Amino acid sequence: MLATSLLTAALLVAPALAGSAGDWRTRTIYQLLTDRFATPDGSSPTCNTGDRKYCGGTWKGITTKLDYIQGMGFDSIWISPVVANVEGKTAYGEAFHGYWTQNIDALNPHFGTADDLVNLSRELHKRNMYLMVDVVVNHVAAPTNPPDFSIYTPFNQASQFHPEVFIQGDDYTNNQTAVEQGWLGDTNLPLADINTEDPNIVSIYNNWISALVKNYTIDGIRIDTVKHVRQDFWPDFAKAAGVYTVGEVLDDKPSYLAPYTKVIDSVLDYSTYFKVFPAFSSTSGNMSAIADFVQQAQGEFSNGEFFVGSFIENHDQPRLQSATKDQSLVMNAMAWPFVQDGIPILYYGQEQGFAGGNDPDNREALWSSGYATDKPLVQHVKKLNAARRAAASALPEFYANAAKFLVATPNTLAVSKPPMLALLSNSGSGSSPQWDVPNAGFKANEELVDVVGCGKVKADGNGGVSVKGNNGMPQILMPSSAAGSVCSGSGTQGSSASRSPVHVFGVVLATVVSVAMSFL
Ligand code: ABC
Ligand code: CA
Repeated sequence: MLATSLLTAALLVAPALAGSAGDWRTRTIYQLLTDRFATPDGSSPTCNTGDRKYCGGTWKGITTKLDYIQGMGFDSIWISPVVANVEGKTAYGEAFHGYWTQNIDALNPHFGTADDLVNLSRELHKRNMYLMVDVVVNHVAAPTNPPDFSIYTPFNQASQFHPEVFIQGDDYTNNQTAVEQGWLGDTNLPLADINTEDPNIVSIYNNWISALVKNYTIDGIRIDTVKHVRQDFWPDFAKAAGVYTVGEVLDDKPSYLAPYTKVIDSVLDYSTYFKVFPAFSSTSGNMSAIADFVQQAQGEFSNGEFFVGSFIENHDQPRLQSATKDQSLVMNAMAWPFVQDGIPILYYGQEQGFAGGNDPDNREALWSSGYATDKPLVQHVKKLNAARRAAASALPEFYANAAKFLVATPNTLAVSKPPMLALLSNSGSGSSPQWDVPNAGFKANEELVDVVGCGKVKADGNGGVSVKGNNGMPQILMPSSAAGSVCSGSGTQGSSASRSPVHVFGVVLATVVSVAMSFL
C-alpha cells in the first residue's frame, strides 16, 4: 500500500524530460550535421564536400561520440532533420543535409532506424544532455520541375501546395506575402511550398510535431524557414511541440526578427550574427556595431536576447576561418556566444579549425579531424563552457541579467554580465589591446582571474579595471572566488554546477522508486 502510493506519487510528479525555454537557458548547444559528424563503426570514409553526397554519418555514430561533445562542456546537441528525404542525385546532389523532405511520416534511412534515434535520445538523457531536432514544414523538395506531387507523404496533391511562383530578390524587402506563399529553390530544384493556410494541413502538422517530440523524447526543436510561413501559423505549432522552439528567420534586421519572438520561444540570432561575423573577420571590422544591434534586439525581442540561439557559424554560412586565419580573431569571435544573453551554439568542426567557405564547403566530415581534443580551439571551447557554468554557479542571476556594453569601439568591447566581464578585441595577433573600464562593477581591489589565459588582474579602488591584452587574445574576467576550477586544469565536465533540476529530480525520483520497490 505504502509502496504503491509512493510509486504513484513519484510517477505523478515526474516531469517529462522535455525542455522548456527556461530549461534551455542554462544550456549550450553543439550543432552537427548528422551525415558529417560520425560513422557508426568509427570508420573515416572519404568525403568530398563538393560532391554533395551522403558520407555515412548516422545517429548511431553520434551516440558513440557523446563523450567528445560532453568533454567540451556541451549539454545539448542539435541534429539534422530526421524525416525521409528525396532519394538519388538532384541538380544539387543528394539530400545528405536532410532539408529535402519527401515523407514526414518516415525517418531518413541513411541516418539509421527508429531504434537508433530512440537510443540516441536515451543515451543523451542518461548524461543529462538535451536533444534538439531540426524540422521543416514550409516545403518539400522536387527533383523534377514541375514536381510530381504523388511522391510525397502525406501531401500528395497539387492543391496542397501554393502555385509555383519563385520568391524574387525584391520580394524579401517589399512583399511578405510572396515570401510566405512563394517557392524557395529554383527551377533546377524547386522547394514546393506547402499551403500552410489550409486548416487540414495545419492540423496534420500539429499532430505530426506532437507525435515526433513524444516518440523520440525530443527536448527542443529548431524550425527551418520560419519567415516563409505566416506568423499566426506558429503559436499552435509551438504549443503542439510542447518544447523549446527556436526559429530560423534569415534576416539581418532586429526589427524583422522581433515579431517572430512573439509567436515561438525565440529565433537564431541572425541580426547579431551579421555584425559579429564581419567584426571579427579582419582587424578593420567594426565591433561597436555588435553593441548597437544587440541593444536593439534586447529592446525589441519579446524576451530580449535571453532565449535566442547565438552563433557565429552554421551550415548555411561560410566558416569564420574562410575569412580569417588569425587565431586571436577566431578566439575572440568564438567567445562571443558564451558571454551574451542567449543560448550559445557551436557549429561542429569550428573547434577543429575547419575553414570551409559557402555551402557545400562548410559541411566537412568531422572524422577527418580524428576528434582530437588537444587542439587549442577545443581547449578554448572547453574553457568558454566552463566559464559560463562557473559564472552561473557563483551568481544564479547570471542567466537573467541582461548583458551591458561598458566599452564599445570599432576594435574593443567590454561586455558586462556579472560576475563576468568579457574583454574582446579584433586588433589581431601580435597586438596589445587596451580596455579601460572604470565602472566594471567589481568590488574595490577585488582579485580577478581571466579564465581564458588564467592570468590574474586586480580591480581598482572603484571596482574598475584597466587591462592590456596579450597577443590580441580575449579575456574573460571573474572574481577569483567565482572562477571555481576553470583555471585549475581539472576542467569542469560533469561539475555539480552543470546539474540541472531535471537531473537532480531524476536522482531523487530513482531513489523514491527504489525505496518504493523495496516495499513490494
Ligand atoms: C542548394 C545548394 C546550394 C545552392 C542552392 C541554390 O541550393 O546546396 O549550394 O546555392 C537546403 C540545403 C542547401 C540547399 C537548399 C536549397 O536546401 O541545406 O544546401 O542549397 O535546395 C534554410 C536552411 C538551409 C536549407 C533550407 C531549405 C532552408 O537553414 O540549410 O537549405 O530547407 C533562404 C531562406 C532560409 C534558408 C536559406 C538557404 O534560403 O530564407 O530559410 N535556410 C537572403 C534572404 C534569405 C535567404 C538568403 C539565401 O538570402 O533574405 O531569406 O535564405 O538565399 C543578409 C540579408 C538577408 C539575406 C542574406 C544573404 O544577407 O539580411 O536577407 O538573405 O544581409
Ligand atoms: Ca511558405
